[in-house]
Amino acid sequence: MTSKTITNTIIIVYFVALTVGVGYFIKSEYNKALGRRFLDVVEVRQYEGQNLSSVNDFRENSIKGPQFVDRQSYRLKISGLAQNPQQFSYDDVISKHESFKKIVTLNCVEGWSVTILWEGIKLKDIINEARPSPDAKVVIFHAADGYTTSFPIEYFVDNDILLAYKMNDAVLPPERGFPFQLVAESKWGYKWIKWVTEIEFSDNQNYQGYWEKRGYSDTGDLNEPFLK
Ligand SMILES: Nc1nc2c(c(=O)[nH]1)N[C@H]1C(S)=C(S)[C@@H](COP(=O)(O)O)O[C@H]1N2
Ligand SMILES: [Mo]
Repeated sequence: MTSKTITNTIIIVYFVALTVGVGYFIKSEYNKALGRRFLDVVEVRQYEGQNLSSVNDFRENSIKGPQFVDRQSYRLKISGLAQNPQQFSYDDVISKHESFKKIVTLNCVEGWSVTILWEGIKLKDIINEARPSPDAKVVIFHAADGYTTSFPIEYFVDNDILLAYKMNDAVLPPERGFPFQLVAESKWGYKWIKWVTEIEFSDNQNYQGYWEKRGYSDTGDLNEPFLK
């Protein structure tokens, strides 16, 4: 080898090492930034004597990873077969409806669960305002990542189901569904849609959401197997 090729090799090795090093540095800073968002959350871990899980006890396995929804431009659309369709800003969803708190456990089909103090508005109130037409049998939820899931309308009329904006007294972090997650009590985790952008009234009783299309039960009832 000539001294020139040796010099060139050293220069190439140096730049490759530098590029890899800078890459790792950026990656670790990015992960730290994500982690910080989590740690910033001040949450309660006990409520009326009951122990709660933490915001950090969830496993993040969303179809497209966390969504970062902009609070200012966000709109919640209430659409479909309704006499009074609506569009709410983030603040309007919260300020124009009464809020409720409730401890509910989310069970994922993967075998883990979290018990959380949820705070949100009632779907029942949204439905009463929207005045769905008599042929609206189904409520389809749409999310910022393209995820969807659906329920018979009676589920919300017969139960006090929340659309949550806080968990354990802290505003939902982006990873946990900011601005809104459905608290689909007595249903498997895949019915608990995060990053909700639209609530649609439909007459399509055969509608299938993201996981339902892939073989998960439509009702998603916790007391039944999730595979069809
Ligand atoms: N928009 C959206 N909502 C979603 C999902 C998703 O991929 N996208 N995953 C569901 C599943 S499978 C579970 S178990 C719960 C909780 O998931 P997390 O731990 O990722 O928050 O969110 C549900 N809501
Ligand atoms: Mo899940």
